[in-house]
Amino acid sequence: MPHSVPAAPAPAVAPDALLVEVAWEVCNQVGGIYTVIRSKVPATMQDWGDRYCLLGPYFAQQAQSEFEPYTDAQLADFTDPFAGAVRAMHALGYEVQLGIWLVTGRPRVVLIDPFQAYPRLHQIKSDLWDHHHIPVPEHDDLLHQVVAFGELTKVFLKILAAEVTPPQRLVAHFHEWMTGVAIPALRREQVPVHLVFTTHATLLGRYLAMNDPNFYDHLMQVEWQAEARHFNIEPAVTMERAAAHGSHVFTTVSELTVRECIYLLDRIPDAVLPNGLNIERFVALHEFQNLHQQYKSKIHEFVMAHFFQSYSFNLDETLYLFTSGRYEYHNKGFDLTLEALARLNYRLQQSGLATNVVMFFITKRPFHSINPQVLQSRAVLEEVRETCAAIEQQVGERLFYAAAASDDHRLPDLSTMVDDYWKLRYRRTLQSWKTKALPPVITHNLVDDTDDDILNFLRRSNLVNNEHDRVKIVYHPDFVSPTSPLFGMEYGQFVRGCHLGIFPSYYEPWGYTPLECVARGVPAITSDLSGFGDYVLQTVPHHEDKGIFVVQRQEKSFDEAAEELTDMLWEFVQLNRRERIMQRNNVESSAEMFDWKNLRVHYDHAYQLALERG
Ligand code: U2F
Ligand code: UDP
Ligand code: G6P
Repeated sequence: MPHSVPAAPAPAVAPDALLVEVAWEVCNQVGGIYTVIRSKVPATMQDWGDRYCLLGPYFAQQAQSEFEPYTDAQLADFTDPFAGAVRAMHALGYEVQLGIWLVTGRPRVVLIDPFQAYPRLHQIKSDLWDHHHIPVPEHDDLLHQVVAFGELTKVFLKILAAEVTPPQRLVAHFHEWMTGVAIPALRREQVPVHLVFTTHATLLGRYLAMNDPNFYDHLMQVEWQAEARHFNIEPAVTMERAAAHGSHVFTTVSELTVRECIYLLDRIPDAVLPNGLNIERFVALHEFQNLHQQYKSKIHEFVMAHFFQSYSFNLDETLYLFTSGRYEYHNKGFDLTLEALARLNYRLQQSGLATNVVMFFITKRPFHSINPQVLQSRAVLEEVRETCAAIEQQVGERLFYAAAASDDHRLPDLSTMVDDYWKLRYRRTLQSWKTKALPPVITHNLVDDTDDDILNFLRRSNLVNNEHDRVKIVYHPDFVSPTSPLFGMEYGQFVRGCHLGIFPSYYEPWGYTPLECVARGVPAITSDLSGFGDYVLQTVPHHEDKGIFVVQRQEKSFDEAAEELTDMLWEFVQLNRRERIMQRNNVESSAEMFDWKNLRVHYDHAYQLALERG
């Protein structure tokens, strides 16, 4: 019986090849690479179909929700080389699972538990050192898992290569150093596999950018080994370099990281593989506009609970701006965003414009708990709502009766229709809720409140949600999730409810967050130091008309970039509703150019090149 993957349409690329894509984040979400692999599946399956298989580490906890293994009986029936290799591994005593990744496209996945190689860890480590000069220290859990998985990957690919009958050939595509560590041994043992390696950043680049304000000026002079030692990341950097040098085809995700690869890894990438998304469009254009309205209402609820306890403002004239991502204050451009917001606040105050801005910082910082006051306010607002609903029902029923019985057709005084009990409860609830204290700028109690860069900026610039501030701040040091008592929505829904995303990164090999805005019809700001922003500048004419704005940071001072960002925000807040709706339509209809259907071709070129070279 054939396996359950539907037959692919006539393959366009290398019909005689099999493809294994190896990544640490297969069925295991850590960061942006998960988005790359997962969102690309439908487009990859379309051409490669059952010639395609993913390979990743097995972690029971993560795999549980995303992975469905085949039963032994199913496995015994399959006739393809992937299943053959898994059966051969079983025969040798390895624990390897073949199954389906339960995501759109339902690709086949092989998961291997790295811990089974731990008894041989000592040997694996000394081989890495003897043959490739890759040092692996004691007591580093992640490195141990990585090298164990690398060894098992090598074993699997060797066996798979033996299952492949020429003229059929095998391409293996490795993402990041964590899987790329298998490459040097595959080369040394001359396993007949065509090897592609993609780095999504350079490890050293990320560290240096975080610590050196003139990173881009100094890039050409970096001594990689000394710096790697300085940051205590020499083993991983050595693995990254070995993978880059050992692969037949070496690639990265943007022109920006190409420079890093040249200077920090000493190999010029053979190709750039830009990141895409699986863009899902609604049949009717107005549907995504309705969703914006729907999720904006949910954000309104949060904002009422958070601010109206202290003072109120007109929600119909309020714009929701946000930034999000891992907490890399400088790299993600949080510093620049804050500076521009402070300037925007001043301009708005001077202008006489009625618009208010609420700016959300969605990131991850260690915290003790949600601020109990913030939770309490949310709970009391719920009670206000219930009280209003009770009054509404009472008035509704009594009014109906009065209307039917009326002979003068005049609207009676509605307040006489409310019981004293509800009047009193209404007053008491509101009294207990209202406060003179300012709404907090942060929703949680941070473990380290005094040294937090965002908080320190807000304190220094007195951007602390004063009533007269026209830019209000909500710093939410946790990702948004449906189970959070404050927002109770998915991240994607939150994005839809906002008006603009702000991501003027200083260091960002690609940066999915602005692209994810665009995919949902929300305009976004990026920078020319992010791979995505650079790609937009190179390939998308009139990108501003499509609601994608690129702050120039290359060869610009912090002050100049902050001024340009302020100008962009200032333009945005002056749009009227009609213009915003039109802009969202333009954004949404331009999203398709970032669909994997269009961008996957870069991957196929890399595979073609690997087949020619290997
Ligand atoms: C790049 O984003 P990443 O997905 O690489 O960023 P993170 O998910 O935050 O991971 C940072 C690195 O951490 C390492 C691994 C990752 O590349 O080297 N790591 C780890 O130490 N421990 C783990 O368990 C798993 C990973 C890039 F920065 C973005 O701009 C791109 O949008 C993205 C996609 O191309 O890749
Ligand atoms: N993200 C999320 N929940 C949040 C905020 C962000 O899942 O509340 C995700 C977002 O969807 C994006 C990823 O975090 O896919 C960040 O990826 P990006 O490429 O921007 O940066 P990286 O973290 O990979 O450097
Ligand atoms: C969507 C809805 C409209 C709503 C508008 C608000 O377009 O379909 O009904 O008026 O959003 O837009 P705004 O930019 O003011 O949130």
